[in-house]
Amino acid sequence: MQGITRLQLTYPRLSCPYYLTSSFSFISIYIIGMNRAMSKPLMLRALSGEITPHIPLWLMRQAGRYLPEYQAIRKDFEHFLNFCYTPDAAAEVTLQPIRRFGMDAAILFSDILVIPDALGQKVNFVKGEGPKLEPIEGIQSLRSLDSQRVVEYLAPVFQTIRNVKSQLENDKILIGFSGSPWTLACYMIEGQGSRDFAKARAFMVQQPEAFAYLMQMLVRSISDYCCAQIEAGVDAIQLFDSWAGVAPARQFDVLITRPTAQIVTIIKAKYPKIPIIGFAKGAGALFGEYAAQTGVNALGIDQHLPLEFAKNNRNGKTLQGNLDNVIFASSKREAIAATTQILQQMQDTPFIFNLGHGVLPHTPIEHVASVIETVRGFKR
Ligand code: 1CP
Repeated sequence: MQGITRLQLTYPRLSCPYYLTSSFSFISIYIIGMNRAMSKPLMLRALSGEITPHIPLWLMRQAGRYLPEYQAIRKDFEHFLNFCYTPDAAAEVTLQPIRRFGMDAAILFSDILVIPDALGQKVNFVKGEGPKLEPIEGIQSLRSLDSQRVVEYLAPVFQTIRNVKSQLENDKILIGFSGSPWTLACYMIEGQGSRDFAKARAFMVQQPEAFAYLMQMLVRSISDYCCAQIEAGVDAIQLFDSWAGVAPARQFDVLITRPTAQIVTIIKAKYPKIPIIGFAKGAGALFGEYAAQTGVNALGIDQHLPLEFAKNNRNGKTLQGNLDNVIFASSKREAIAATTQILQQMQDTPFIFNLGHGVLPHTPIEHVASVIETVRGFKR
């Protein structure tokens, strides 16, 4: 009797037996838990290793020249970096593709070359030619760079992040990013884009101390920059090692894997819950080494990597990729067919749909819409 009274006191409004009330509370806790899991953005679920019922998607270079609304804002800026450093404009173009297509993630509108710019290297974007930097020639030119000022200099980027976050729906995430040390060193030494970055590779063997100094400066600056982006509100970070493919295999560890692991360790020590996507473009046979040794949560895959190889070497990480951007731009029919094939192959793997490299400027908007529709219509 006493027991019942005590139970009735515990559940004063419920006039049903204890075993029912306790299973109600179990069920309600379970439902609350389920709701929490369901309200967690699809991207974060996939990044944490879940095989989600629907496959999330975003596209590298989703903000850009293929969109008329981007062109309309771009024309107001003569200098590309000024555009990146104008928070209202940068936030607007970050959000444009989300409004039009509803991707699961926005990626901060900026560029990997803001770091050399913030370090004090002269960086310019020449129309039709791409970036031009005053090349690093040796230790002397490195001494004039200052890694201490990177975060302060890039304050407008953090303001862009805050602006985007205040407008982004709760089920979408914002991805921050940085270039990785090797890719940034390539541009800083070469002074411009290149097919093989032969000058940067020569510098590495001819001036090993200066090169090591530059790489360490970059590890520090990139880590600080990523941490500041997280503080401003990004939900995940992508590290672009766009030129991993030109790193010789015997130096892959020194140039790609170890510096990335250092950055991941620094970020994770401060922000253990923020997922990091590593994109070592062109890693090829060394993809597995990168997957196993860098500590990233997810791996970007380019269109050259066979999906079965990526699946067998992912080391428990989420995969992201890898529709060929040329097929994407060239044929709607082929793009849809290739998308369907990727989705089928990734049925049983934690996966985020993306391209193998950025959206090309001449990509018809109709292709973008159709591929997204294909991904949305696919159920596991
Ligand atoms: O005038 C313009 O509109 C400039 C074109 C442009 C754009 C839209 C450049 C110059 N950068 C960007 C934006 C950009 N760059 C983003 C924005 C977010 C999004 O993806 O929507 C991102 C993530 C980048 C990253 C970036 N910049 C990378 C890594 C990814 C990749 O493509 O491999 C690299 C290598 C760069 C350097 C760069 N910036 C711009 C150009 C044309 C290049 C390539 C230079 C070259 O190697 O030839």
